[in-house]
Amino acid sequence: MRSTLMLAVASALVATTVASDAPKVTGNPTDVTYKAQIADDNKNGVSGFVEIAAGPQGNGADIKYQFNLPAEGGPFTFHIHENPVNATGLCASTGAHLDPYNAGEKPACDTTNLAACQVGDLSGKIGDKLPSGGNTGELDDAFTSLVVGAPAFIGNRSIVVHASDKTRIACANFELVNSNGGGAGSGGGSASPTGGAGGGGSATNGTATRPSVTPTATHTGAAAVVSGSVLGFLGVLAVGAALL
Ligand SMILES: *[C@@H]1O[C@H](CO)[C@@H](O)[C@H](O)[C@H]1NC(C)=O
Ligand SMILES: *[C@@H]1O[C@H](CO)[C@@H](O)[C@H](O)[C@H]1NC(C)=O
Ligand SMILES: *[C@@H]1O[C@H](CO)[C@@H](O)[C@H](O)[C@H]1NC(C)=O
Ligand SMILES: [Cu+2]
Repeated sequence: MRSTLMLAVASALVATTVASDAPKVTGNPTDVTYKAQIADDNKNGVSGFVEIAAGPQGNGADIKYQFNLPAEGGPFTFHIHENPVNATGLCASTGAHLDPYNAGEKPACDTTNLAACQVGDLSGKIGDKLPSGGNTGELDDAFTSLVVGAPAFIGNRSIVVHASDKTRIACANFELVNSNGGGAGSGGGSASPTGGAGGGGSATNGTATRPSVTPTATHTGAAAVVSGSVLGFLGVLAVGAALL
C-alpha cells in the first residue's frame, strides 16, 4: 500500500516537471562581462576560463572558452552548473546543470534543436567533447541570460569541467569582470590570460581570492539531479504522510 502511495506521488512529481523549449533571450545588457576562471592551483591539471557577454544588440550571448586539458581522462565536457562553488571549493557543491526549462539529460542535446537542450550544456551545444591539450572556441548562444533575476541568468553560477567518466575535474564561479564601462579601469588588460594564467585573477575587483578548487567529487550531473529529485520526493512523501 505504501508503495502504491509512493507511485502515485512519484507520477504526480514527474508531471510537474514538463520540459519546455528555452525562450530566446533578448535584452541582455551589452556592458557586462562575466568570467569563470579556473584557479591556478587546479589539482587535475586544468586551466582556462569561460567568458560570457551579450550577443549583438543584446540578443543572446557570446560565450568564449579557452581550456588547457590534461593528457588523461578525456574527452572532456563542460557545463554551466546551477549553483556557485561553495566555500569548501568542492565541485560537488555546484549542483546540476543549469536547466531552468527542464530539458533533462536525455535525450542528449541535439545541435539542430538547441532550444531543447539544457541551457547550461555548453559542450552539448557545441556538439563536440573537448580533447586533451589546448581548446579555444566561441559559441553564440541564444538562450543564456545576463539579466539578473531571469531563469537562465548565469552571473551567480559556475562552470564545471568533466572527465569522460563525468568526474568533476575543475570548477569556477562566474564573476562580473566588466560592468558599465568602468572600462579603462580595472581588469581590461587581462582579457586574454595566455599560458601560465599568472597573476591569479588580480584583475577582478575584490574577488581575486576565491577558495581554491579541489574537485574530488566523482558524482555526475545525473547523480546530482537524481539526489535532488529524491529529496523532493521525500519531501512530498512527508507531506503526503502528514495528510494521511
Ligand atoms: C559545500 O558543498 C559540499 C558538497 O556539496 C557540502 O558537502 C558542504 O557541506 C557544503 N559546505 C557549505 C559550507 O555549504
Ligand atoms: C541565481 O540567480 C537566479 C536568477 O536571478 C535565481 O533564480 C537563483 O536562485 C540564483 N541562484 C543562486 C544559487 O543564487
Ligand atoms: C569594488 O567594487 C565595489 C562595488 O562594486 C566598490 O564599492 C569598491 O570600491 C570596488 N573596490 C575597488 C578596489 O575597486
Ligand atoms: Cu557538468
